[in-house]
Amino acid sequence: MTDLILALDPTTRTDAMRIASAAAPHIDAIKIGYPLILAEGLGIAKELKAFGLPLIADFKVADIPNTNQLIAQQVFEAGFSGIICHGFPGSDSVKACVNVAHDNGGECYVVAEMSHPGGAEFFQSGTAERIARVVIETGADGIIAPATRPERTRILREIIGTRKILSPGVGAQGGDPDAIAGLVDGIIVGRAIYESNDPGAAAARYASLRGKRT
Ligand code: O7E
Repeated sequence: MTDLILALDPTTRTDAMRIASAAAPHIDAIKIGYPLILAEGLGIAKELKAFGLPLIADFKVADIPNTNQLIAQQVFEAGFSGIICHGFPGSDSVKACVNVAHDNGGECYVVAEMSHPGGAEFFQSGTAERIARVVIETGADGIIAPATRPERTRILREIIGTRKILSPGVGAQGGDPDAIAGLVDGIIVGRAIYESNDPGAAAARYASLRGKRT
């Protein structure tokens, strides 16, 4: 079954905890990043761990290897189980995050191509494909690839084989879960759940829409 990952991007602790609590029975992981952490601090990670779900740090880490390593260490010390980094800084920078993740029993995902319209400007023309190969070389656990462009995600699947694909862009950005059913291992859904009047019902609906990995 494809995982449903909640992108928990509200900027208050109250909203984040209310939405996470309502969605928790229907989701497989929670992803948080700058919007919530800059607003409420890294300590929110420990509070969210109480829901018993994997917690993914979406800092899209993109620095030199030493700085990436220092960032990743902070992430896992804070209680996260996964980290997301960018691939364009190069394989040594990715490897630094992979090493820290695996030393801590966690996972590292690498952004291969982004889901918004501008994501087509730089990631195409071979860059996303090269980043997918870096995932294989470095032993990273998978890639982030767009639900908004299933044809591109299909090409990246051919490169990464059985490594995981987590796919944002479903819902608010127009991505259709049916179009990526069977192609990805997880869909990432944010506003379509956390801006809903009934986040629990919205999460349940996306949970029921998930395709099966073939
Ligand atoms: O559009 P929404 O509200 O469903 O939110 C999507 C989430 O996925 C949001 O946190 C955004 O930052 C993230 N995201 C994308 O939307 N597109 C990408 O290409 C990559 C990400 C992302 O999460 O990258 C790391 C997984």
